[in-house]
Amino acid sequence: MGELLKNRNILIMGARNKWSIAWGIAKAALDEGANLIFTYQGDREKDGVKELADLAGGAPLLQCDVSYDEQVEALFKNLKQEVGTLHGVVHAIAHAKKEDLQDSFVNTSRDGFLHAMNISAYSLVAVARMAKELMPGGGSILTLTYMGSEKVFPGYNVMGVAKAALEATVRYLASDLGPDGIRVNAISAGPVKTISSRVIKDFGTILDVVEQKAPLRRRTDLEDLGKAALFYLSDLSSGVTGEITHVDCGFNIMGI
Ligand code: IMJ
Repeated sequence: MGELLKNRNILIMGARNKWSIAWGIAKAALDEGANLIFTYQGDREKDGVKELADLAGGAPLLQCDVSYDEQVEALFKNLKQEVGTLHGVVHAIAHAKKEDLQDSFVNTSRDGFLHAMNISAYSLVAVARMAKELMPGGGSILTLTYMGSEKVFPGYNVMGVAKAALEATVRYLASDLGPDGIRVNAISAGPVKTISSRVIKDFGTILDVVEQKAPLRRRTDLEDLGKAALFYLSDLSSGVTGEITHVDCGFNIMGI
């Protein structure tokens, strides 16, 4: 155990279970002495996230559905009472309607398009605006993205468009919040088996292809992502903001 994040209060949004990327990041942060706070979307997610919060030494657990401004505002009001200041936020939240990940992209409805943008991209703006108020001494905001924002992956569809918006959002937020000492970055993760990839048809094939093609000849795991996140959440990345880092065993550099 190290002390990279000792006495740092870090909010973890989007952990669902032990396979979640957000949990991989939480574990790495715990190992470096961080104090964590977890959020869950609603009653359906509560028990699962409570288990993680308990594993994290009885970390505080707060409800927040990012589709409601009032809930984002209430979350940070509660956080002010609970911990006072924040040093880091991990935003690991995305959602598209199931039908929009199964049909052709050209058939995406207006409603489905706006839903994916709202939950997967706008939510970072709302969270960053509120987090700023609890980061008087600066801080680090980290989100998760996927290479489907840069290149076409079958079925990623509207999520690819939302992740492209999220990545641009990272740059604009980094520009706005930089003067306050708040850095905003993203990790572009290689495919990981989580609740978010469970419904994807042929996901096993995707994992196999990545394993064969990636320069490191293996899959990205939660430890890889946790360690990269430690860089971004800690002072090790003091000079880095607005950046998108691929943590994908090198898969993205390959042409064929
Ligand atoms: C998701 C869809 C299609 C292809 C995909 C993915 N590939 C990967 C993912 C190749 C790696 C997982 N990913 C990177 C995501 O961002 C997933 C987001 C997501 C997943 C679901 C599943 C259940 C649901 N809505 C979702 N919305 C977003 O109803």
